[in-house]
Amino acid sequence: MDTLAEQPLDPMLMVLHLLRNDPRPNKIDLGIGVYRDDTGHTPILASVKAAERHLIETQTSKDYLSPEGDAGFVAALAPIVLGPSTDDGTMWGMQTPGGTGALRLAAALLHRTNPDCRVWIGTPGYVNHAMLMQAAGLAVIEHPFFDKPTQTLLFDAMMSALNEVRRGDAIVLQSGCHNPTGVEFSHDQWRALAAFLNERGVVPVLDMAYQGLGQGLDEDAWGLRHVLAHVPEALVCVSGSKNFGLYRDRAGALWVQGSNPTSVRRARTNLNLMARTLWSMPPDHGTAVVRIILTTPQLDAQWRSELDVMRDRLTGLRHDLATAVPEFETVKRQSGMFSLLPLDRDQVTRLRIEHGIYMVESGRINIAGLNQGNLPVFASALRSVL
Ligand code: PLP
Ligand code: TYF
Repeated sequence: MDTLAEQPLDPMLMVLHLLRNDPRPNKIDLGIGVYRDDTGHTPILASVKAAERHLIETQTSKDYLSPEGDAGFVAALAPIVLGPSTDDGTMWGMQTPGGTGALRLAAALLHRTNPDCRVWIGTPGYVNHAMLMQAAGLAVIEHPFFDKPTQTLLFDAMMSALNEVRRGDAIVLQSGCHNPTGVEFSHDQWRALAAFLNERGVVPVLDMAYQGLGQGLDEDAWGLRHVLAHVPEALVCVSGSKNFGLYRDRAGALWVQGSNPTSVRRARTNLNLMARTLWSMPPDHGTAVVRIILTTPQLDAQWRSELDVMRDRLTGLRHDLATAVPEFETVKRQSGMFSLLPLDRDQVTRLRIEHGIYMVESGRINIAGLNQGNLPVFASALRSVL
């Protein structure tokens, strides 16, 4: 191992590390993207607890399922993610270890389909996207997405950069609750983008990790579903980590859309093969819980109302922050868990050192880390560094 180079810590884990070593009792954690309630706790949903009890009482074996995982989970989640659809053999899905597993497997499929595929990723974006694509041997090209100082989505600059795409390239697109910016394409922008991808033969990798935490389950999936309806081939990567609060249980899914049932069947056999060399079989517990919730009407209703509570809390905090710090009123037009505040490295450092406030060095905050107690403290600290 002498030949290994030391690797830098993930910026997110760096924040965690600094936070844990800060003895100040009133430190504020706006770092890692997990949902928190008003007491700063990341709860287990009551619907999840109930489904877990049912699972423990009724599960009779822990025998392997298959590399495809729990087909009942995939079938139950499909209408929530994809909307009403007809089964004509052009869409097929499987279970993956979290949204990360779906992205990693999607990358492997892209590479197997076309080793020259280049993956376009908007900047700033989710840090792991580029790493996951590169891990599968794909080249990544960044395109403009968001301007932090002016808090604007750079649609024209993005489209003009994308003019360089080659047929067979791929693009990663987040549907709803963008990490790290909280901004979303308008319906017209999604329409223009879908038409462009179709015309230029670019494969969208649609990543949805926060469905229901922005505007609502259907609203957050609008862009994803619109793109699927307008391109022949696409990959859909979904995480149940946030909207079911199942983070460590690694509940995720990958769907492939193809232009005909034969190519989808081929993709399925290749995905099975590649899953075997990545994780062989996915973990069961989290996805079994999701399946039980979604197929039990009373638990399904309870989960939806728990999701409403999480979403309303995030929306409320965005309004409160915008009111308290009018310079940052754009946070109330953004949605989901994150905003990328127009702060520079020095300001982020001062907030940490002088005020015990932790966020990613880029200025990304986890809105859910705020609460009625710490929001005024955060607002006045922000004003003091502006
Ligand atoms: N995609 C985005 C945009 C994310 O922010 C995350 C992280 O939470 C993921 C995918 C991966 O989620 P998971 O924890 O389910 O692997
Ligand atoms: O962006 C976030 O905070 C979440 C959690 O390596 C996360 O997506 C971040 C980084 C990472 C793993 C999970």
